[in-house]
Amino acid sequence: MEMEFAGRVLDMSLCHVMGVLNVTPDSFSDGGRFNHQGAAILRARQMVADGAAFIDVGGESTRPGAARVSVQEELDRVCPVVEAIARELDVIVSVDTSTPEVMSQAAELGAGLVNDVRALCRDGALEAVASANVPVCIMHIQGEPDTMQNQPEYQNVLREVGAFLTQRVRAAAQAGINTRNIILDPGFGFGKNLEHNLRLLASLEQLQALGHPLLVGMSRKSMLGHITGRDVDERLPASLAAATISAMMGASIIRAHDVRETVDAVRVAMAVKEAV
Ligand code: 9MG
Repeated sequence: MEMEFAGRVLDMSLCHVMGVLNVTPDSFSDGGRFNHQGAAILRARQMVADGAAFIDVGGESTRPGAARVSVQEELDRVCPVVEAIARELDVIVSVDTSTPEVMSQAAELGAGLVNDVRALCRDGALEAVASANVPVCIMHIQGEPDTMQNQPEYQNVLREVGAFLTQRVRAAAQAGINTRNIILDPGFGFGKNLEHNLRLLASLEQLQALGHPLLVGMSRKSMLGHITGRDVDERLPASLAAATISAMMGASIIRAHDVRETVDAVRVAMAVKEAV
């Protein structure tokens, strides 16, 4: 199964690594915007050298309690970085945004994927992706980032996440988005407790039955902290275990901070899968 991202074709039956590139002011400790952007592009260059197939550029943190940014601020953070990476590096640029204006402008500047943790629910988001005609990752979230971890509840998390994603695929199709351009993501840690996250990970193969490639992101997340008791900067081994399990269970894209190590883990998983 192949997908095209701004002219680059990927075999989605394989597993690819997406490097995380946050361009929020606290991401690079230098102050000025120019240095900040230069540091972001250097980091992207390193992730490409380490084997990333995608760089996911995000200008608004989705952590509970993170400050909201204006549309203009998000455009100013994200667009120059998207444009420079698309021009300079051999990689697919993904834009991590829920803001229609950012989706449209980033696609014009060369982004090959829209990654929306709010599943194209903001006004104008479905239309922005339909007219940009780029692939999109639709992620499940329960609630809003600020409050999503306050006692999330499900009767049956797998069924409810599946139903939500199916409903969003239908809305996307009605808005004119080509369904062959849709990637789905169960949204680990987005309105889920540890039990919910584990049930979803254990059932990843069942989510594949929805008929779309899957993207997963567990790198450094608190679910891994709950299991291991480790702080965020000590979660690499747990992140690699989660990436390996996901690749074995058929994920097409793993979103990760530690690209070099994750690429190695995914290569081992794919080699084993090929031997079956
Ligand atoms: C932006 N972002 C943070 N975590 C994520 C995840 O798990 N999936 C996707 N698609 N995006 C994420």
